Amino acid sequence: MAPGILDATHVACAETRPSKKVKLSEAADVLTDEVDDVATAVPSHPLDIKPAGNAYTASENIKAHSGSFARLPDELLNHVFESFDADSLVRLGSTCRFLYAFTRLDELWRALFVSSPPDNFQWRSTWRSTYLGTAEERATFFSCKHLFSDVLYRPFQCANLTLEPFVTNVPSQNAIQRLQNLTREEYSEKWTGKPFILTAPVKEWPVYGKWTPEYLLKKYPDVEFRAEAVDWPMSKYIDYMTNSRDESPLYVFDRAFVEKTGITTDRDAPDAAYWSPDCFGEDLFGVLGEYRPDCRWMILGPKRSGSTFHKDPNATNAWNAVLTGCKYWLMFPSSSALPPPPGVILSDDQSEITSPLSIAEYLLTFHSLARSTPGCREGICYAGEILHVPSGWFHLVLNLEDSLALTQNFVPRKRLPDVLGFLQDQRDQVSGFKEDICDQAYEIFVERLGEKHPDVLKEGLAELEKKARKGRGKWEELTKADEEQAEGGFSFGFGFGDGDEDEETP
Ligand SMILES: O=C(O)CCC(=O)C(=O)O
Ligand SMILES: [Fe+2]
Repeated sequence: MAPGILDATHVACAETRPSKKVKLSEAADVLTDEVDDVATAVPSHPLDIKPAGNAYTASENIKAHSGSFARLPDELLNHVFESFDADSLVRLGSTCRFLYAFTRLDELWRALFVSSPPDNFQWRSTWRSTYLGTAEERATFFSCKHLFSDVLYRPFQCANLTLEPFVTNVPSQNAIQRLQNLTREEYSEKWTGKPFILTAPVKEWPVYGKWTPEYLLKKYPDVEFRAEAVDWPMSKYIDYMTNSRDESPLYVFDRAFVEKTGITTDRDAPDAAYWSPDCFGEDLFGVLGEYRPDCRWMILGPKRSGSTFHKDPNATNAWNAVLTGCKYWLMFPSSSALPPPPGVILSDDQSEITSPLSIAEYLLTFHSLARSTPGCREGICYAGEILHVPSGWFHLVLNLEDSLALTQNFVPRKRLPDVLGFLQDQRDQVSGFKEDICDQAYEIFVERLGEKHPDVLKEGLAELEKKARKGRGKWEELTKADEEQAEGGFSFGFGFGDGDEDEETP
């Protein structure tokens, strides 16, 4: 969103109101209702900061008498402060209201915390108070009433965004299909390349109904779990989760949760806590044994946390089972013939995804375009349900409530050519394997699969070769005239991490 321009539907403050065409006689009522709705939806900024656009009609602006720092563009000033240490920020913040507001931006303190976490900290509602160890009752709040800045206002706006309009009224052609049951055969025949929500199997797991954030807190208060760049005991994370106001909340994504909690996941064991639903069949990465890349995670986060657009590693498929809460999914197929989803930027060689926006910013800026883009799929996965992510699909996931989920990545037989192609052709993007074998993942997988399932490997390699030939044929056809004129030869590679499409262009 351009600085200073706010989408009135999602923003509230005294000066920005939703516009709606109404008869004059109804205007007063509607306005009162809207102001009420909006006021309940978005509280005012704790420091009374307003969006930059509001400066145009304001009678006073504290920037006008805040010294040299205030002459810098807000983005630049914030960027400069990112290199300041805590002491400098505290001192500077005590000089005037303008600098007080800029040095209070909690993202600055989150970065300081992550780069040098204090020992034995206690979560105290904000990163600043937590980092400085300030008791909540001693935290000061000065009004910065005549300060207008999107850099300061936008994180607050995003952290208070009303999510409902973005996740309801899903156009019927976008709706992710819900299935009650699915056999192995049906999955293999029809569904390995499509998203769907299974509405039954998780309810059979012993962890369902038992594992909740409260249970984890009670059972594992001192066990450390990975939340992005930090490892926190569950008790601290739950404190944070229930009492923080981050725009993009820290998200537990722990790949060692089975070992840490001591649960059993072997389907046939009498004390199995959960297992991969039968319909997904055999996972061919199972042949890798000790070389198997990371494949399962426990995911925990508050409302508004989630995952920005990405594709899952190594062209694997995945399932994501919600134990508590619910998740909104926004998904797109990918292929080298298709552009990436709106707002997603790919590196020049199409390999890396840069999705610079937070989820809330993405929703504000690109959601309506995404929703009307062909191929878009959307849906909400509720507790007890499981969502299937096909190999190579882009997905963005948003927790609509505090949510606990388990996810597992796997290789179904039908997608073996995608995985073989990815491991072979996109070696620099192979991930999750032990570091020293990342560049040999293809060879090790082929060797192990050949030992255990030679026929499956043969079929997978033949399919891969077929795809390559098909792609080459198409390309040659398309470029025949050019080639005839070309002086020398040229070469190109094929990628096969791209979902259902058979046609590949370089
Ligand atoms: O639950 C989520 O945030 C989505 C997780 C996900 O996309 C993943 O594990 O790859
Ligand atoms: Fe994912």
